[in-house]
Amino acid sequence: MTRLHFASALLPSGWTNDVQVVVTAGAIASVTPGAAPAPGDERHDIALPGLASLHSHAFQRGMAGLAELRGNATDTFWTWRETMYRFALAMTPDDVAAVATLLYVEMLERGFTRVGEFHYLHHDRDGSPYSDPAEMAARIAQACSDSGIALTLLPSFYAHGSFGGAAPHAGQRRFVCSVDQFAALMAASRKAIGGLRDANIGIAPHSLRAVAPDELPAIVPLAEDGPVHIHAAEQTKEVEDCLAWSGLRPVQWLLEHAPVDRRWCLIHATHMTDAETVALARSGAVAGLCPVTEASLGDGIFPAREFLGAGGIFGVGTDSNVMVGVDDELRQLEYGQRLRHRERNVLSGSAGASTGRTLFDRALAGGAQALAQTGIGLAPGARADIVTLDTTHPSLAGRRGDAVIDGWIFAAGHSAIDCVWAGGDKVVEAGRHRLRQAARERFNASVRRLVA
Ligand code: NGQ
Ligand code: ZN
Repeated sequence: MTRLHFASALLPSGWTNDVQVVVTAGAIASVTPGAAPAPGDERHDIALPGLASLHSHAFQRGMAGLAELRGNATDTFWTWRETMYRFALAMTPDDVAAVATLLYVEMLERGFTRVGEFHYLHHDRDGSPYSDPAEMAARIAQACSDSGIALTLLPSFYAHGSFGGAAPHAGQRRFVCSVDQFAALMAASRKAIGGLRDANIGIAPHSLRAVAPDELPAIVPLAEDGPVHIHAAEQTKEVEDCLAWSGLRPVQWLLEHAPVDRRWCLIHATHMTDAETVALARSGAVAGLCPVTEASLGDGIFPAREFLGAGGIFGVGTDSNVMVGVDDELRQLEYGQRLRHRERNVLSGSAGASTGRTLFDRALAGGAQALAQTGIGLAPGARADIVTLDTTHPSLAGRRGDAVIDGWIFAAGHSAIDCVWAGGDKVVEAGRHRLRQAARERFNASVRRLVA
């Protein structure tokens, strides 16, 4: 049992002073407001719940910063993807484990306590399945176990190179499964996460480019009642190709042909008409926004003001993991809107509302929905995922309540994070994960070999 005392904590009911939180068996057992610190309580100033990164491709952390060199022609998402494929083709299971472990250590240091791993690097380097089809998934699970982050594994079904069932190309060979192979992979993946505390599983049809319409109803039931994630409408070329193939835009196609509801999460959904934006909001599905990656890849700007205005639900993901941080994603989300509308505090919703707090609350709820978390925030029954902030940080000086979140998101960045408990374990102290050094050494050894 751990007893924590916070001078101020963000509870589901709002900021509350003098909160005692008791943690047993990794979960929050009780939350007592207005409690004086008792002997034996570990005391901190400011506590917030950890957030989910609802969309991650862990292996891509290994190539962060390595695709910033202009090629011969115009560089785009599609030329980045070629670089990414070359990197993916070189990685062994040990490399993936090393890269994922450091990534998850960094996520925890920066405020993420659960990851939705949209996992498609399934097979060996020549494209043949490993003897355990979930070999790679097991490495992801091990990295979660070692770092302490909670896992929602989203095995991805990938079968085609483009719309209309086009054959995949050689660079995609490690991702590709038949429907039957994928069913076996799902079963093996369930086993791979079997011993992992707080883990759950969903399914990720990769995109309408990689999945043919008749395959979708064949694989979605394999999720049972787990979440369903799919990339949609990230690039304008994808929208054009989808229109040429079906006469419909990707989000429109999904809303008309797939049972999109609160269990679903559409990743990116960048390019939507006003009608699609409203229809997606009404569906109850989560928009899985990855603002840092979307900026990095030149995707475009999500119509966040319109989507939120229509009651839409969003969460955030670190996706390519080129930079990792709760602050980075929420700040980039708001800054994209400021650049688009040439206004400030676009997503705060109403007069007097804090932008940081608004974004934080919504991403907390949307991330939990998209990853089928039971129990949200600092409440009894929820997993004990707690982040404390360093109130001696200059950008937090003299702040209280929502101004602390604004100071963190818009000024201090992740250097404001002090301690993090993941499932009740204090894995980060003074901003450092206990495995930081070991994870960096292992990561560096892998990446040095991969870039040599
Ligand atoms: C992915 N990433 O699956 O890693 C994709 C690129 C694709 C992003 N879209 C590949 N950010 O979409 O075909
Ligand atoms: Zn993605």
